[in-house]
Amino acid sequence: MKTKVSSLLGIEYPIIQGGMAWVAEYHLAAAVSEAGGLGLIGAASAPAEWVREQVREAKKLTNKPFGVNIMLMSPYADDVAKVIIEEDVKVVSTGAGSPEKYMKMWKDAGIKVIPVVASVALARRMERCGADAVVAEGCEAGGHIGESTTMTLVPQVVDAVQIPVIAAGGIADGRGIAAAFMLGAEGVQMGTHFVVTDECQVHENYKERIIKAKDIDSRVTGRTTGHPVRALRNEMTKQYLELENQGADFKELEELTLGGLRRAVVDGDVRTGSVMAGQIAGMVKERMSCRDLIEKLVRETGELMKGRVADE
Ligand code: TUI
Repeated sequence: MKTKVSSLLGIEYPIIQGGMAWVAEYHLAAAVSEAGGLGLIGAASAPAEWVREQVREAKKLTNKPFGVNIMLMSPYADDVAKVIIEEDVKVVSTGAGSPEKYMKMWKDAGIKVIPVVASVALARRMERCGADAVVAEGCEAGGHIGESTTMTLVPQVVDAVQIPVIAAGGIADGRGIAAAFMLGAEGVQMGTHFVVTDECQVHENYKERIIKAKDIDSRVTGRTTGHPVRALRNEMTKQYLELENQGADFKELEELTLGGLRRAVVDGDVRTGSVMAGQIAGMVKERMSCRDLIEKLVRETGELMKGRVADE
C-alpha cells in the first residue's frame, strides 16, 4: 500500500487517524503511528502547553512520525502553531479554517503541512501557499463539516490540484479505502472507527453509542448558524434541531452545546453531550486494537485491489 502519501510522511500505510477534538490524545496517536499509519493529536481548543505535553508523551511511546491537528477556530491556534515547531513535530494538519498565515513559518521549519478542506477553492488556495497534501473531507464525516459528500468532493479536488489528496468522511473499511483510491485519492483519513479502538481513551458510553448506532442515527446541528456539526442523535440534537426550526438565535443554541463534547467524551454523558461521529458509525460494530484495525484495513484493501487487477 505504498503511495505518494506514505512516502511523503515516511509511514508504512497511507492511513491517517483524524485529529478529533477531545478524542485524539497521545495514547491513540502513538498507537496508530506504531501500527504503521499516521496518528494525530487533536489540539482542538486546548491551550498550547497541553499540546506540548501531549507531544512529549507521544514521543515516549513511539519513534515513528506522528502529527498534530490544529483547529483554527481555537483561541490558542497562534500559540499551538508555534509549539509545533518548538517540539519538532513532523506533520501538521488543520481544520475548520485556512492556515495560510502559518504556512511560511511551518514550511521554513521543514514541517509537512496537510490542511483539511471541504471545497475545491480552499484546496487550490492551500496548494498555492505550499501545502504538501490536502485532506478532502466530505460531509459524511463527524464533527464540523462542509457541504459536499466524499464521493463528489474527492474527484473534484483530485482534478483541481497536483499535490496528493487524502479522502475523509464515510470510510471505515477496506471497501471505503479502495473506493477512495478509485476516486484518485492516495490516502485516507478515518475518525469514527478509531474512536472504538482499545487505545482510545474516550468514555465507555461513547464507544458503546458508536457500536450501537444505526445507519441513520447521525444528525447535523448548526446549519442555521453557519457551523454545521454532525453528531449521533440524542436528547441534545433533538432539542437543538427543534430550537433551530423555531428560529432560535445563536446564543440560545450555543448554550445547548457548550462543553457538550467534553461531557460526552470525558463524563460519558451521551444523552445531553455531543457524541460527534460520522455517518459510517452504523457500520462500526467491532472493537479492536489500532494494530488489528490497521492490519484488517490493509488486508481488505489489498484483496479488493488485487481482484481488480486480476479481472483486467
Ligand atoms: O475541523 C473539522 N472537524 C471538526 S473541528 C471540531 S471542534 C468543534 N467543536 C464544536 C463546534 C465546532 C467545532 C469538530 N470537528 N474537520 C475539518 C473541516 N474543515 N471540515 C470542514 C472544514 C472547513 C470548513 C470551512 C475548512 C475550511 C473552511 O473554510 C475556510 C475558508 O477560509 O474558506
